[in-house]
Amino acid sequence: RGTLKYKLSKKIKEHRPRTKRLLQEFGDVQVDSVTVSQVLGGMRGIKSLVTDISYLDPEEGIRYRGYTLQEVIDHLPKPKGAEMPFVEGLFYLLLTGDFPNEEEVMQVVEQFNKRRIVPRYVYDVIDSFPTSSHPMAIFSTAILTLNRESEFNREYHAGLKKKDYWEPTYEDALNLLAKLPEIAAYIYNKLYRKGEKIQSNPNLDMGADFANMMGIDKPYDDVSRLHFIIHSDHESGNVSAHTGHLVASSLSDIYLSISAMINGLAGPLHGLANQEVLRWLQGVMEKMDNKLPTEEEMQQFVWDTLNSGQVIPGFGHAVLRKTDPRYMLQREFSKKHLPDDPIFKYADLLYKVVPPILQEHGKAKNPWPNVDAQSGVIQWHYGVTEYDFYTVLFGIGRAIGICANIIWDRALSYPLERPKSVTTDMLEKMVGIK
Ligand code: NMX
Ligand code: MLT
Repeated sequence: RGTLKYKLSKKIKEHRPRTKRLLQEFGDVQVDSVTVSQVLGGMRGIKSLVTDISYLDPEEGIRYRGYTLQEVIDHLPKPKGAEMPFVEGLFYLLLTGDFPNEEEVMQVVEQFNKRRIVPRYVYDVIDSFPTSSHPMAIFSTAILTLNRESEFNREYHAGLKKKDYWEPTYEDALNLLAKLPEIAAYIYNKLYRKGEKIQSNPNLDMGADFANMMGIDKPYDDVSRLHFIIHSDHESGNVSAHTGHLVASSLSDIYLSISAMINGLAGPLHGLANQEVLRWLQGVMEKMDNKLPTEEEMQQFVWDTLNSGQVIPGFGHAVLRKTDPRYMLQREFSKKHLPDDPIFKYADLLYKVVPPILQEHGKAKNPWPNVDAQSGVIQWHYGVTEYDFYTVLFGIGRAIGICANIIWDRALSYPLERPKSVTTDMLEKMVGIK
């Protein structure tokens, strides 16, 4: 009673009749139709997934449970003296739709703290990777390794009823989320700091303990909270969220599903774009001998990249048609905390120069910056200059949203996902050219 799990069980009971009624009484009502260009074009825009945890409006950007990111940041409880709220409170909000009070958020912090110990074999697996491996491959494998801990698997094989699937899934989700900061920091220290390890501090919240294990002073705790919160969810159709949902739909456990979503996030058109932005900026800085380019020089760098057939990382979006509010929030944070940072100035110049060029170039439907155009700039400022690591940070945040979604998938008994494919021959016959 009074716990997150108890509250969630009440919310689930209240919600189930809504899904049941839609299916039983309105199952044949048409939601969308599908064109040839959607079939051949990555299913862009087809309304075929459902989630109540977040919604992405092309003009406005993301809302979590109906709230803008600014509202989420303003209304979630914050640790004493912090600018950014408890990440654990965000998990409460995503799961229940309600803002937790101080006591409720502290219960979640306590739950996370109890579950944060990482089994020895996970460190052994991480240690067995060559140091030249990409941190996302190590991160995904470390998560996968934990699959032997799954309470869902144990209970499923002992005959768990379908309506109860969500409960051990909830336990698996908390057990995993609580361990991610330590796994990530351990990977960072192994790859970039010769294995020096800083112990987790169970008296700290998730953001502060991550900063502690990274050995970075304030306000890196707030940087981490902000980063994890804004990256947590972006409705269900993006590659990582969709992968997590798809894999979980075969009743693969949380560990298998989150490991899979991390692999999707690791592509340069998705989460890896944040490292690509820094790589691109570093290239410019080298060519400029670290001097800030003039607007004309920066325009030339952008055109050179486009003319060589590459994309400008951190710009464009499959759904958004305006500047990403996640970009703006990080820009505001940068203006406050690192206004004179040279890389921030480079990134800000890009913000000015790229959109008109992409418009003139005439291909990208959205010329504006996305979340990835700014996140690495902040990391770099606080000393995390190994940009290969940035997508791991995205992955910690994204795991929070996807875990919340998978728990609800189980609660509402969403079935195995299995869309239908056609052949090119069939398409040609449908349009009358064969
Ligand atoms: N630079 C150059 N060309 C672009 C860009 C860009 N930033 N964005 C889109 N285009 C091109 C795109 O490659 C495509 O070209 P083609 O017709 O030759 O295949 C054309 O414009 C139309 O693409 P869109 O319909 O606007 O975009 P789509 O929905 O297919 O893809 C992205 C969305 C995000 C993959 C694309 O904008 C992109 O590649 N951006 C750069 C990479 C990036 O920042 N990704 C991170 C997205 C956010 N995240 O974290 O996941
Ligand atoms: C995300 O956060 O997942 C990205 O912005 C990509 C998307 O929404 O398609």
